[in-house]
Amino acid sequence: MSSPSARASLDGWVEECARLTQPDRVVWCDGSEAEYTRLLEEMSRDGTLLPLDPVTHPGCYLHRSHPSDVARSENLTFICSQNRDDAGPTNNWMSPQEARERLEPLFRGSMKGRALYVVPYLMGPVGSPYSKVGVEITDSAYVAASLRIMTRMGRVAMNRLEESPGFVRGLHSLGDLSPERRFICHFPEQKLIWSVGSGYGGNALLPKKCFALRIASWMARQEGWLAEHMLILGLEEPGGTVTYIAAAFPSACGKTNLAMLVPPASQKGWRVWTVGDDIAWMHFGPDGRLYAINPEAGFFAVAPGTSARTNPSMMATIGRDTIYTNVALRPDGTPWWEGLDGPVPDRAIDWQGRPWQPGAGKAAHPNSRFTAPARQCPAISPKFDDPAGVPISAIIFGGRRGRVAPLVYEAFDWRHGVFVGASMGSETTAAATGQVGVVRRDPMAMIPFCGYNMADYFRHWLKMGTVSDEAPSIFHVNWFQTGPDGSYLWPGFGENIRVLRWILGRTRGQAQAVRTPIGHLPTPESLDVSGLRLSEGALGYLLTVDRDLWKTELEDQAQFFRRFGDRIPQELWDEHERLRRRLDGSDES
Ligand code: GTP
Ligand code: SPV
Ligand code: MN
Repeated sequence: MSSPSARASLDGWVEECARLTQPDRVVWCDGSEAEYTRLLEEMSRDGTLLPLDPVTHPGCYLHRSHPSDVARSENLTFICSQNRDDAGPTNNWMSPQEARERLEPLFRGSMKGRALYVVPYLMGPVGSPYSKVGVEITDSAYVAASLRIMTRMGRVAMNRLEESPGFVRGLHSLGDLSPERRFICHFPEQKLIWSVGSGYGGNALLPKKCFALRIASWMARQEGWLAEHMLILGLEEPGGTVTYIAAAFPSACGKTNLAMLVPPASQKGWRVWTVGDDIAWMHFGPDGRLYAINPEAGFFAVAPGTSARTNPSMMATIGRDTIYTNVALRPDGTPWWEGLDGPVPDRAIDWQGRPWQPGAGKAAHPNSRFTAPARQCPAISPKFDDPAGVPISAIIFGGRRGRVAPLVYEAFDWRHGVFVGASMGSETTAAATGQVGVVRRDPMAMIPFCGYNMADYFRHWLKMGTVSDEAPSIFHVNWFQTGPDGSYLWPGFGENIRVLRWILGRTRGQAQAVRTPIGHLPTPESLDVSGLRLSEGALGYLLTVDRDLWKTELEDQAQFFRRFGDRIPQELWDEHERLRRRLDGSDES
């Protein structure tokens, strides 16, 4: 069915944006290889990109963003719903009218002397009923080129747009890159995003957090599905059966690494397939199971810590046709960051383009990243392009907690699992500007990304569990517990396969567990730790529920829930009360 109206409304919107921003020229992107090459050449000429060593890193480039523009700006991100209460207490809110009045002057003439790129993109596999179309208008060639990696861009999206009832609009301009004049505004009722003043990451690549999470979460509640900050992986066991798992960890807390896990040699026959590393769109299928697609086509992943030891699949992925941002540069024209294999270089150029030597702070920005096509990942799942998505058997929530949260536990049921997700906490990371390492509540890893009132989001989650008897089991993990000397107690990375195996065992009713106040924990025998060189007493810490710490945790959770007033579902307060009683030992049920 052809709908000329979608095309006509796109043309009208492009004209309207061009009138406002006054570019020299309007470039309609078709997503072709030739166009991508042209963009890279233009940016190499004007210094936006630096070609890396063409022998070791063919098709790879380095981009340096403005030093004040290196991470998502949560304080400058707004939900512009008609009603303030629909944004809720955890989002910044601006009225749609005020947003227009404040941002229009920033867009007016902002593209003078520059090109306006029209970038149509498809989120999700071609031909999937769950995929959705968006168009980003941007004056950043870096954004346009990055979107060719991150999305299915160009003609394939235009084809889908012409048969779609609507599409999500995103207008983006670099503006003057000043944080004083930077705003990332979402108009969920209009399916519209306005972003000005930033050229980096989630602020500027609008399909990612702005559409696929903030706008999509709003749509998902209306339409009865879930848009989540989750990786999707396929866990293959000896014999070849593959079970799919989705996991929500906050920014820079290990989604990419878990999605690409390579088991150590001791775990013969086990394998992980990557379906997605950041975002999952999930719908209950006709068979009652929850199916997930990855709306993205590429990875925009954290560089520091990435190495052949921690993530060999990613190292293989980023060897070619990758755009690196804010990493350091070695004299031989290869990229470098803290945690990369091999010796620390005795000199380099840091992420700001300044000469660097060991001891002179970080060479790569802690939130430096690379943008690489998912197809280049050796672990990419054969189901990556499957229009039906993959059936999810387990959902994992997780955070970065030096203490409190044990290595892994299973929720008693869906409702308790929603409570576990809704009350989770995690230490902040460099993925957003602001203080790093402070514990904050980050329900379902969505605190920066839920496009509506989180009390309603919790209600939506509770409701989703009643749609089907086949809802996945829910777990919580924490790879980041530290010992008295501050070092990690759990080896993490490839060894996380041991935890995935326990989780799989639980979904099969096979793995043993002990019932604790917070959920089911592995018995010491049911978690395979053979051959691991854990420090003295580590396993005890990893698998213990410290009642005193949990009572403090309980108070933190209550404070968080109170922010939502009456709007928060009573079920969550009930779960909170049950946990309190179990911790007090007055209720063992
Ligand atoms: P976003 O892209 O921001 O959403 O992050 P992410 O959740 O995909 O995080 P990612 O996998 O990129 O990991 C972030 C940082 O945590 C990197 O420096 C990793 O090396 C580190 N990390 C990941 N997994 C583990 C683990 O199991 N143990 C430890 N100690 N560190 C880990
Ligand atoms: C995150 O911060 O969770 C990211 C990176 O995945 S960004 O696209 O910048 O949001
Ligand atoms: Mn993310």
